[in-house]
Amino acid sequence: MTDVSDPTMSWHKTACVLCGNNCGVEVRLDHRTITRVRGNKSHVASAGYTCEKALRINHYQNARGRVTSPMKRLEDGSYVEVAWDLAITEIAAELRGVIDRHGAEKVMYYGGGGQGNHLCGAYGAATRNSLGITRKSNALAQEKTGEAWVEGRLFGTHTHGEFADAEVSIFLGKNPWHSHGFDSARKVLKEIAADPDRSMIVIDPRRTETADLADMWLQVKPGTDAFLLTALIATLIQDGLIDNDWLKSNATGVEETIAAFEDVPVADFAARAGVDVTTISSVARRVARASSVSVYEDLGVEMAPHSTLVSYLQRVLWVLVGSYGIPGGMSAHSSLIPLFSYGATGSEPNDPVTGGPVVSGLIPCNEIAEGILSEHPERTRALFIESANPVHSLAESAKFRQAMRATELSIVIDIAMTETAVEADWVLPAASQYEKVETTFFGVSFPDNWVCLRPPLLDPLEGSLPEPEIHSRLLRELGIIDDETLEPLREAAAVSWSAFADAFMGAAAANPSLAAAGAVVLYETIGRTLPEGMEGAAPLWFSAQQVAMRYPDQVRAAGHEGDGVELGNALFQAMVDNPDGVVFTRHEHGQSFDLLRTPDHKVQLAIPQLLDEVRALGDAPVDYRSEDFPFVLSAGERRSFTANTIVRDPSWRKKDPEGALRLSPADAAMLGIESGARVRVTTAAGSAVAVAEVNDTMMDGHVSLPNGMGLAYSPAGGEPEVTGVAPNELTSLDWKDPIVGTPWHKHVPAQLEAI
Ligand SMILES: Nc1nc2c(c(=O)[nH]1)N[C@H]1C(S)=C(S)[C@@H](COP(=O)(O)OP(=O)(O)OC[C@H]3O[C@@H](n4cnc5c(=O)[nH]c(N)nc54)[C@H](O)[C@@H]3O)O[C@H]1N2
Ligand SMILES: Nc1nc2c(c(=O)[nH]1)N[C@H]1C(S)=C(S)[C@@H](COP(=O)(O)OP(=O)(O)OC[C@H]3O[C@@H](n4cnc5c(=O)[nH]c(N)nc54)[C@H](O)[C@@H]3O)O[C@H]1N2
Ligand code: SF4
Ligand SMILES: [Mo]
Repeated sequence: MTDVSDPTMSWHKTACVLCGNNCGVEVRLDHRTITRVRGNKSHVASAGYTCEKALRINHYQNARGRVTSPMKRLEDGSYVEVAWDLAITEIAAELRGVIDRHGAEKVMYYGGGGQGNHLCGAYGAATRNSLGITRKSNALAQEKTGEAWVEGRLFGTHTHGEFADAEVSIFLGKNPWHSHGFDSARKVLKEIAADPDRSMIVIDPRRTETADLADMWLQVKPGTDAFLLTALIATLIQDGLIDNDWLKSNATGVEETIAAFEDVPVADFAARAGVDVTTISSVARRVARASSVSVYEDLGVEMAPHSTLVSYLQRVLWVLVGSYGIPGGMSAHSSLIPLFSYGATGSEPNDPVTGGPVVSGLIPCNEIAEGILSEHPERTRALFIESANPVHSLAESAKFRQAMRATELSIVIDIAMTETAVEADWVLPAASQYEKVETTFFGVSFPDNWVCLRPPLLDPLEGSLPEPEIHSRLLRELGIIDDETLEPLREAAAVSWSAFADAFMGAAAANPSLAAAGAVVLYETIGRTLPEGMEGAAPLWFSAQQVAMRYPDQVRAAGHEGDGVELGNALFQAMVDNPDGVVFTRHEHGQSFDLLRTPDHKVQLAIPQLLDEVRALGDAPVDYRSEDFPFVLSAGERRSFTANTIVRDPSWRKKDPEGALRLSPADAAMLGIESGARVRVTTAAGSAVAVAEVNDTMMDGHVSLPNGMGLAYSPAGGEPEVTGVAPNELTSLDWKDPIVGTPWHKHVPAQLEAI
């Protein structure tokens, strides 16, 4: 590894881990401190771009309170340090115990990655598959399962827009200025704003930084996007603005879909959404006239009333104008490791405990605690949580805390003593994302798709281990892997990766448990052929092989050479060699229909259940407030210094350390308060005191709190202090989408009182 104490040392390539974009950065180190950060100009996707947060990644790497030994909770609630060997032995025995008593299906795995670390997800899968654990969930099941439910039915896969090229970009409940979600977001937004031929349409109750750059800002009333989009689609249909020729060749179920919008009272729905009909008419015309339209929906609609319906409606909109598979439009894309699996017809099993839909194999987040706390015989008896902080991030924190305590065994793998870790029976300390090789599986990009494997900057903090090593030790202790079985594979790997491929395929066919332990086996074999510190990247060899098998022409078009296994080897070698990242597939737009996983490679536009919801929309409520709760609280807004719960040290925030509650000037006047005043915010689920910020971007009656606040941190090493409001002390498990169970965090009825 690099001698980091060398003062002549150069810049080291890595990535920012504070949002899913993982912009390439170069850093300088002084021993273990990241002293300087700059954008990596040769990075395959970000090309030097960063936002302000990247400059402060040292607050992630060198925060106080890292866990440096396995910790075991004693009867009295205190923790003792336990040596790694003993911890692994005891955890293996306890896991076996739960499985013997109740069956592997009563163990749940939660998490598997954050915003930039997804290799642990592959290793977690090895442990799960080896033990027969099938129950799992993660944060996607509180934000993106509605989208996945819809996309499975329409396309059989995931789609993404090309905002850098789209003639019309629509941001729906999405503020890319702060939250990003595509490469170089601020640069792209500014380019669109400066280009008279392109348009940006923002649908958001708040005049966000993105709305400020928009050509059209639709200030929708919170929670009424379904009315707005229905009115917009109805306008397209009623005014003859849809692309019938395109639809005839590329979609099925069109007539059935159109029929549901023919009688929509546009003016009435527009009024319910608080948007002028003439604005809706001009948006419809702008969209219809555009050569390409790309749409990005995010939490503003995914965590609000009618969320699954809205995910559908926005797709109906761009399909009706034929904006699929063209430059600047929407498209499916390749994946190194797909985040979702989509049933061909989109039929989901139900969770045996709560009955909720299990979309893409994920238990709805809002039903986990309820299931564990029930008396149901099938309920979860043990929780294995990795790289996630569900006590803080899921609705109604108190319930998740209670649920963790109700299990017979809970294990947390994290770098810090988080809100979740302090409830666990066992805490295992992971090496940080700068102390091990890492990558992300969030790669969604078309026509080129890329991956960046980041070598470690530092050795693991003393006492911590990278997840590959943790899972490997666990499986060894459980008797699932041993050197005798691994040795022949190691020998083959030492000869060549092609020799390994033959040996691995043969061994996995003969011994299913070897295949189940996949990532760990690869780490223990092929991992040993990789440069020091890169061993954990081994599962990507397998992913590279799968990508090469699935898209050979596109992998070659991206510059990798060979056939079959050799092509996969070449791609993997390129990943290992290039800390700037590599393009792994290069598609052409014409191929985007091949990527659809519908039986006829067409869009299946009609979803009867949602078309019924459109027909019934006229009777749906538009306002969920009441006399007791006269405000709508958006609980968890992305701001300039928020990054989920990745950075725990509040001093990383340059201003607004507590994360203020924002409210409109009129609401502030009504309450008789000014910025800096304390307000009590109360919801059906809880109550908290926040500092107020009078903010003229807020709509009257709409207030917001940032996400990721309310973390316990101790700057001086003593008792931890909590800064700001943890939003999920105010949210409730019952307030959720009726189809997929995702929470309505952007729409929590609330009361405010000046203190
Ligand atoms: N800075 C920063 N960036 C992040 C993150 C972070 O923590 N901090 N987290 C990352 C993660 S995990 C995610 S999922 C993304 C989320 O990214 P976004 O979804 O863009 O983030 P939010 O600010 O939560 O919500 C977006 C917008 O929804 C609006 N909104 C609220 N209610 C409604 C409504 O009823 N209708 C409509 N149309 N809009 C509404 C809000 O005003 C807000 O501007 O961000 C990622 N990027
Ligand atoms: N009310 C409300 N709640 C929300 C949201 C909201 O807008 N409002 N947003 C939601 C959304 S969209 C999301 S995605 C979730 C995110 O919530 P979670 O999925 O819980 O993820 P993070 O907060 O990103 O926490 C990641 C955890 O990983 C740990 N970690 C960091 N690096 C490593 C590592 O290398 N190895 C290991 N093992 N651990 C590591 C961190 O310490 C942290 O505990 O929050 C959700 N919760
Ligand atoms: S937080 Fe900013 S710099 Fe970091 S990955 Fe996201 S966009 Fe890039
Ligand atoms: Mo998220």
